[in-house]
Amino acid sequence: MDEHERYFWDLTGYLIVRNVLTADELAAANEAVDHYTDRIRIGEDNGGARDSQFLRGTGRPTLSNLLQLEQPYCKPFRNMLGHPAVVLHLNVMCGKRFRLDHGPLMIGGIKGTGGLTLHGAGETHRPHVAYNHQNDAPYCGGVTVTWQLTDVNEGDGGFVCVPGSHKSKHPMPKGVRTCDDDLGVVVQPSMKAGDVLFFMDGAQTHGTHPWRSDKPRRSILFKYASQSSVRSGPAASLARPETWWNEKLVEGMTDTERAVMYGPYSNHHGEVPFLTVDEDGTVQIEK
Ligand SMILES: O=C(O)CCC(=O)C(=O)O
Repeated sequence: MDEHERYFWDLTGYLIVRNVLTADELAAANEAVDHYTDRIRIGEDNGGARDSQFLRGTGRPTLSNLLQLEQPYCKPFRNMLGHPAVVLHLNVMCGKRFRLDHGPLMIGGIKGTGGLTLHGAGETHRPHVAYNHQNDAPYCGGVTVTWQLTDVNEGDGGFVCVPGSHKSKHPMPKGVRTCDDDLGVVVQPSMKAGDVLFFMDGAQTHGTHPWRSDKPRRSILFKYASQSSVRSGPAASLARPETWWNEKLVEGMTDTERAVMYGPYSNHHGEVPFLTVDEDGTVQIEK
């Protein structure tokens, strides 16, 4: 990752590396998607638009489990996992050592496919995917790497972001989230098939504009995390104190003691308790 890339990444929260896939690699990845056309799932109409007018449209096509496709069709996607361009950039962006957290997933689009409301930007603040910079080193807990299998021209739609939003000190206005009144801060980068996009998933405001091109969208998203970050995964079954430590160690503990014995678990939905202290100075357990 050269100094210009580092400057752009730190300043904007995203980076495009051009012309990474060869024509043969691109053809093999597109052929794999063509082969599994019948496995492409179509989401609900307006599914990602929520209360937005601008983002309305037909359901989004996606193809998942790309690493598990039969040989040779999984190969183009497995080759992307630890591609030199990924290693060179993620070792700087995430700090040395990174891992695949989830994905890859193909996000498709045909003319009229709806968008996705903007999200990220530390809403709510999630330190495991936040961005910070210390001792002359950038660090981002969650970085998504998107390989473009088709061109994305200006105005086509697809991935959009608010450059610099990973450093914003203010909540995102509703009009920006829905793109109904985006204040001119939302950018849709143009990319060619074979280009690779890195963005600060979680830290940066990003989402999807409706797809407007006559040609289809095909983007392959790999959700990476720094080695010590957890964005998803088996925590639901591993994090319980009896599993993370062991039955004997937590045997007979009070609920308060047990509450601090959970393993790391970032994508929980409130099932992990937390402790507070009430006005009397008594520790309470909340969820
Ligand atoms: O590439 C896109 O359309 C945006 C994807 C997105 O919002 C996400 O991965 O969280």
